[in-house]
Amino acid sequence: MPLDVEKIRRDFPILGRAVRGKPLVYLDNAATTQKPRQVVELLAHFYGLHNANIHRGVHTLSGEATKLVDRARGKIARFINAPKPQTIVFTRNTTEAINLVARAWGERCLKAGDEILLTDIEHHSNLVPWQMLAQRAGAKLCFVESEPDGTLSAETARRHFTARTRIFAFTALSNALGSVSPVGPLAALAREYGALSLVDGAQWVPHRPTDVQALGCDFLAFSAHKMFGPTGVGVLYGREDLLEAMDPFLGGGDMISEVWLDRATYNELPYKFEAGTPDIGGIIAFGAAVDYLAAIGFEDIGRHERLLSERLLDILRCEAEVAVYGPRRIEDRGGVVSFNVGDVHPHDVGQIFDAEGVAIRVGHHCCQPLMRKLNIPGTARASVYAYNTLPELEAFAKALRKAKEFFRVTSAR
Ligand code: C6P
Repeated sequence: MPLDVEKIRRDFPILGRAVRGKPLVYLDNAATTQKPRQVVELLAHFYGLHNANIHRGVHTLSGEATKLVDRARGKIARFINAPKPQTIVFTRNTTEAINLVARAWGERCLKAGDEILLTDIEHHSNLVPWQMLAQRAGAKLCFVESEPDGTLSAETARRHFTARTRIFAFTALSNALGSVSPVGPLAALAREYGALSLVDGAQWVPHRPTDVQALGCDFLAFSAHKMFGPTGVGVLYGREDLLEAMDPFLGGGDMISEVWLDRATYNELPYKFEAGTPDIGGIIAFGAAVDYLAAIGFEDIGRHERLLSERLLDILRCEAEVAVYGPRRIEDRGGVVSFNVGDVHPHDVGQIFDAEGVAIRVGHHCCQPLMRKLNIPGTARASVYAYNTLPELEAFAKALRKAKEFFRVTSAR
């Protein structure tokens, strides 16, 4: 069924805004999505009527807040088909979820000479925590090189596994190129070599149905704010036996069982990894975001995003002197399209788009090694979601032509 985009748009008041005198065209969804009123209203409702700290009081409000967080955890577990709610750990974002594994698993399980396998298209969040761990543990970083179109291939990855590979951490969908990874086969490869797999799902979980059991991954990290949820909430899914065996990440309240002056024992899952007061309202509102996404359905979202991505690619490929990055085949792409206009710096391109009311992201997208490999300073990037429309892409096309005119980018340049 085609998406009822107009109905969806009515839930996002910000989409009715003007920017620089033009209707806002929001094409920066890979950075963060807008929030539907159902999420914003639930946040206000929580703070207005239920606000209290969780797990800390016998009073009614604390019990209500605790129940609402438990309910949200259950929703998120079902959303990614996690076997149990206890395997869902709330973090601040994807970045913190990956750092949690690099610390809590890495410091206990890695020895000098062990290998951490990554890829050359990773976001800094899936590089730097492993670099820090490798330095501390004396481990070696190894890298799967992406194919010329920016995809990852299981055959290429296989060549990088050795008897010392302990973990393979890779993105499910590149935020810089839009390429979709063969997550199941890559996770299976890790299993075959006795290594763990960590999937960076920041750009995947908001756009594709996710079943961690079918994918067979050991860890999955994602952020609420890229899927209609609030900022400040992320998720680490982990296999229960692995989480059980890991040491805590941060120490403090809520993550303990008993504390003496000189030692402590730790709480059960998932609380062992949730030290201190979490973003209670944010977690509850994330539950509403997941309900909202589930009600639309990924089949319709996927079809709509594909339609929009195809149009974006058409617009870009029809223009001379415009370079498009990432896979040629639409099947290998998500709703992220990176491009450059001649040799104009992407920041300058972004400013022309902004003057037209079109919000795109520019820069290295926290993928500096990938930009270095492509030999470019960065890209301009448009990324779509369920509320974007084909007419909005015509505003994008107009902004693109304006940028070309302004910087006199013609084939003769
Ligand atoms: N990418 C983008 O504009 P956080 O910031 O922790 O919620 O997400 C980090 C992250 C990790 N992995 C991938 C693949 C990502 O795309 C991101 C966030 C944003 O591309 C901000 S840099």
